[in-house]
Amino acid sequence: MGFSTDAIHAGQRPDPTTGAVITPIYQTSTYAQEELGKHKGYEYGRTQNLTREALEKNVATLEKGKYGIAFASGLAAEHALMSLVKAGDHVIGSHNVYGGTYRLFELVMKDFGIEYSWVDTSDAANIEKAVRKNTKLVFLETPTNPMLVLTDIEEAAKVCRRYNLISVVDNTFMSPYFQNPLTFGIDVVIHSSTKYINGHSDVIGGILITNNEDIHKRLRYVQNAAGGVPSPFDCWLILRSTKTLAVRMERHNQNAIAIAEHFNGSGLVEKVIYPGLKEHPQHELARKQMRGFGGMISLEIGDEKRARHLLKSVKVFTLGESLGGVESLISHPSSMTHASVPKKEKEKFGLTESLVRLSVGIEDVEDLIEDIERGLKI
Ligand code: P1T
Repeated sequence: MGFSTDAIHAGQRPDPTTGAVITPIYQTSTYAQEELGKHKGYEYGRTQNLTREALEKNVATLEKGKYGIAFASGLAAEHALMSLVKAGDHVIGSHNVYGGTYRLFELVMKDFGIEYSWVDTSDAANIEKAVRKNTKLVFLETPTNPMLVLTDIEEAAKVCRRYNLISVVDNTFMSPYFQNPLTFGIDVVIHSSTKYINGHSDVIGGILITNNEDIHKRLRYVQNAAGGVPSPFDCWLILRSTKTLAVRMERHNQNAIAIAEHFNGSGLVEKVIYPGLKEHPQHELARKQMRGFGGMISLEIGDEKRARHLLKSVKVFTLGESLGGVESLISHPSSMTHASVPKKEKEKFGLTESLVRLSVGIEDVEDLIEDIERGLKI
């Protein structure tokens, strides 16, 4: 089936009790059992929930995966993912990941004896160079948040196979509509479904997708054992949202291309960072592994005062954390999403005080351009 058909139907069927077309919200913590050990496959809400199962099947299908394992946030999903490694193991990560990912790995999981190396994965050779005897997992984010640096997924997956490492891609920025890392040989995809998958800025959620039976078994076990599950209502909201993922992504992409092209070379900013621009150093790689360029743009304003003025003066864009919703957001990564990353690390990948990140929504693009342009003219 095509993407939109799957988005609307996969994992869902009319409710057998009433014929309701929309999967109901099974808002229950427990289930009646007929007699000891005899039940309908549903015992306890943390362990099984039909609304959650529908969401998991739906997103897994969109990511070309067999299994989806849903969590209460993107970071809860990443925390569960870390149960694939143990004390003494080593993990390699892309050096410019979302700040919360860095915080979880570096400032929480490290205390449990897991070692981390942060490398520039835009060159797959750097992954290979960082491999140690105890390396178990490689965590890639492509494009990265917020520098929009790409990793060649196919090349990275090859390196991981050669050294028998579990390969993971955070696909939050592209959504399954524009990029499917599993098809390039990656073992696990992670999404903050808070972002494009839900797309309406009203849910916090996360999901892991895999084709690997053993990995699935372990993650499913941890989902129940650690219990970071999403509520049935949140699952239902996300399930409603994936139905429109294709049309939303098309519009995010279209608006972002128009904005990036408008400000590129305009003299109003020092640099427009967007994989859809020919000037992006990995534009060709973007064309190879992505089916669109997404809705995220970073602007290097070149001057902190002007960046602050822009953040303050916008009227259509909202200053706030997060991304991927229908409404446009603007943020200051250095002090917001990446506040917990040390200054020295940020400098390594060019995250300055004058960098502004746009999450381009699906409003009328003329209004968005006018809003940014006004804020830049001081
Ligand atoms: O916020 P949560 O659902 O827990 O997801 C964490 C996360 C994981 N991966 C990526 C690439 C992300 O961007 C995020 C969350 N990011 C933001 C809140 C942000 O504004 O960038």
